[in-house]
Amino acid sequence: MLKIDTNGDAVADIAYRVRFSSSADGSQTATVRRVEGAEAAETGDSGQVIIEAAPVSTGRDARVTEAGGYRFFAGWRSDPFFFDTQGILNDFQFTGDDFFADKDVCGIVLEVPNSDLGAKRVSLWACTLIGAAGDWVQVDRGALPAQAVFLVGTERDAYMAGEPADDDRFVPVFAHSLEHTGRYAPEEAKRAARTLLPEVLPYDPTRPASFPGNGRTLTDDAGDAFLAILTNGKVTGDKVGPHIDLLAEFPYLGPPHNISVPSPATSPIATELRKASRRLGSS
Ligand SMILES: [Ca+2]
Ligand SMILES: [Ca+2]
Repeated sequence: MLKIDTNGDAVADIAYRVRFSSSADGSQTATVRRVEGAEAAETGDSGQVIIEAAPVSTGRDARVTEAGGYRFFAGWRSDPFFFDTQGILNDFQFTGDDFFADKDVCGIVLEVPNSDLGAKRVSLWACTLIGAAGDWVQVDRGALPAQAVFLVGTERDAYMAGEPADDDRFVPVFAHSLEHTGRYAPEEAKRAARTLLPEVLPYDPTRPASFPGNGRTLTDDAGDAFLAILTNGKVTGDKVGPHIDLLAEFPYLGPPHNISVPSPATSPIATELRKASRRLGSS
């Protein structure tokens, strides 16, 4: 689910809900609904259908679905994220080894008409829900890179299930992690934590996208920006830059490296990130 706050209270006013069919028979489709107003902040799957039964891409070619000013892609792609993960495990000694250079990711790309969002500044985030016993349960969310991995400590489950509007409650745990990783003084750590919460991505459509001030392009070095905060300015880069396999056209993400891919639950990325998170959180 992609959520958009249009009036600065960190509560969604617009939501795009992508619901996937079962993949039991080997193929899978996605239906996208749009909902506006108070309902956008809820977890149901009602809303106006804007993309219906779009095929999910499991091969090298991106299967793009277009309808009524919208373009949609979902499926395997080359992971556009770039970061020297091993360097963080090795006490921030970076060698420029991009852990994600040969990795794939399941991606969702949605293009919407400008008129859908208006001309004012908005805040964006995404969340993942699974259907459990007739209810939708939120199991993941995020807007800014890495902080849900490295700063939430033992409150990971509560954070993943949380809403940006309630993020003030995570200032203490973020501050605690920052004291550890960046040797921040306690008050300084709280101030830094407040710059990262609520976790939303601000975007003013009248200005070019550029992380961290205004949205984020696929080539913006969001990993470096996060490192500078994590280390209180002591480390400002991991010597890794953007990937060169991005496409000039929709869906922008490059073709997957491997067509036969591991399941996300056992992927090396998930394992590495869990290790890194445990280590940084062990103060
Ligand atoms: Ca709002
Ligand atoms: Ca970098």
